[in-house]
This record gives sequence, structure tokens and C-alpha cells, in this order.
Amino acid sequence: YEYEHFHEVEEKIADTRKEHVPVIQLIDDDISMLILLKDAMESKGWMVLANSDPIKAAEQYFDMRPDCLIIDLHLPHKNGFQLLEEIQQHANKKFIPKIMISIQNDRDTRIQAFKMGADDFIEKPIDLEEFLVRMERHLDRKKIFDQSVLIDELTQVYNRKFLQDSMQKSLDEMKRNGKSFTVAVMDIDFFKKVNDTYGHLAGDRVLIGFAQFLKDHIRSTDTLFRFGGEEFIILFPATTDIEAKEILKRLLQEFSKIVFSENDAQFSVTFSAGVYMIIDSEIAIPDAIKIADSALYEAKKNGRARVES
Ligand code: GH3
Ligand code: MG
Ligand code: MG
Ligand code: MG
Repeated sequence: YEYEHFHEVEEKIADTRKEHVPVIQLIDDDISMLILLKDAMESKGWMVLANSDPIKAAEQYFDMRPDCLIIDLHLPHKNGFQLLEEIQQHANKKFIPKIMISIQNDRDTRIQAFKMGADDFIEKPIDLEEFLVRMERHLDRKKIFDQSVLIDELTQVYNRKFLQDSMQKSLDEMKRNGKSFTVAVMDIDFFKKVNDTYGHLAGDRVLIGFAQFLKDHIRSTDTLFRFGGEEFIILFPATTDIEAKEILKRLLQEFSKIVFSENDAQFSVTFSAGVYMIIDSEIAIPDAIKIADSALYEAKKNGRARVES
């Protein structure tokens, strides 16, 4: 039982990933059960990869990287436990909720399912309403996990890993619509001195404050990332380097007015920035960042608290 052709499914998944539609892989040799659950989940707007053959299902799992896995315990050729084990052995460390469904739901079977890494066990016959609310909980947790991997713990802005994805997306879009975008690298001035004078915790508070300030002052279409240490990056879509430079100069002016307090001491902080407008959609991402970074280096060399392109 194969619902759709492989490449059609592959394309569909690429689309759903863009729209953040969860992709669920469902494996059950009972075709009527397969259709029942597939229809129920599709009515929620989720994408379902239904398969009745566990051997094909394992291949499909590694090709398609679903967000959630539902496995029937009793399957031909290999049982659900074996399939679960095989997938766990070869899966990367990413969290994927795994739900076992079975008509055999005695205590030992359930315990074994959880021991083998299942996140839930749902007995057949399935109560569709309960099944769907349970699935919603699993998908929520999955979403939170996926997002947390892309967010910097200290400042709660996107991290370097997500920068890579975002820049690639912007470059891909540029290939289609020709719209260039600007990348800005910002680095706090004399940050080591903040740490040395007021302590590491004060330094952390400055980083949090800086990130919050930037988040509050950029447009909703701009994206902020912590690149590492006291360095941040902003992607400005459909913006020239001249425009970005003006925006950053205003940000710098505003930010340097903020007064940080540590015990009885008060201090303010500035940053330097380098901007680079990407006009060649074929540019390698590290090269684009390197060019913005060399503009930042110029800003540092020219006296700090300034923006260069
Ligand atoms: P410049 O104006 O040239 O940028 O000088 P700087 O002192 O800001 O630059 P430098 O690269 O010498 O120092 C950066 C410091 O940032 C060193 C490092 O210990 C500190 N740092 C990096 N990450 C963190 C962090 O998460 N918290 C705190 N408090 N400090 C950090
Ligand atoms: Mg079965
Ligand atoms: Mg630095
Ligand atoms: Mg610095």
C-alpha cells in the first residue's frame, strides 16, 4: 500500500516544511485503519505519509525525515518493535515523537514499548478524538524542541545554526525574484572591559539587553541572530547597504544612550557594525559574512561606535 509516488511526496514535503506543516509517518498493515487515521490527521492540516510495509517504511523514514512516527505493533515481515529499534539505531539524535498503536495492549507490551523508546502507546480500537488531542500534544512538544535547537539560550534570539538556514533561504529567494538583501555584523565595543570591570554576570546582562534592544527596534521582516560571544547579525531583506547603514546608525545612537547599572556603578556601551549587500545569489554564505566582517573590522579600526560598508 503506497499512497503517493515518492517524488511527488518529496516535493510536497519541501512545501510543507516551508509552511511549518508537520509531517507524520504512519505505518500500519491494516488498510482501513491507515485510511481512517490518515484522513483524521489530514483534516487537521497535517501531512501524512502512510505505509503498510515496514521495510519500505524504514527507507521512507530516512528519506523523508518525518516530525512524528506512528507504528502499529503487528506488522508483516518485522514487528513494530523491530522497526522502532532499527529506526532508533540509525536515526540522528534529533527528537522525534514515536507513537505505538496496537490491539495488544497488555501491561508487558506497553512497558516494552516505552522501554524501547516509544513516547506514547495508543490502544486499538482507536478513539479518534483522543488520538488527535494526543497527537497535538506530541506535535507541540516537537515544535518546541525544533525551535529551541535554533535559539541562543542566553539572549533568546536565533543562533548561528539558524543563520545558515535563513541565509540559504534568502539566497534561494533571490534566485527566484532577484531581490537582494543586506547582512550586518555587529560587535560590542570593549566588551572584555565590561566583563573585567563589572563581572561576567553584568556582561551577560549587557548581551541580553543588547539583543532585546535590537529585537525591539528592527522590523518584523528583519531577523536577528547571535553569531557568537558579543557578535550579532541582522538580515535585512529587500534592503540596500545604504539603507541598512542608516538604520544601524540610528540603532547605535539609541543604544549608546541606554544606561546599565551594576551595584553603584553606571555605564553605557557602544557597538561597531559592518554591512554588506548581497547581489550575487551564488555567493558562499561564509564569504558573505566574511565581507561584512571586514567592514566591521574597518569600523573598529576607524575608532569604534560606527558603521561601515
Ligand atoms: P573590541 O572593541 O575590539 O570588540 O573589543 P572587545 O573587548 O569587545 O573584544 P574581545 O574579542 O577582545 O572580547 C570579547 C569578550 O567577550 C571576550 C569574552 O570573554 C566575552 N564573552 C564572550 N561570550 C560571552 C558571554 O556569553 N558572556 C560574557 N559575559 N562575556 C562573553
Ligand atoms: Mg497490524
Ligand atoms: Mg568580538
Ligand atoms: Mg567586541
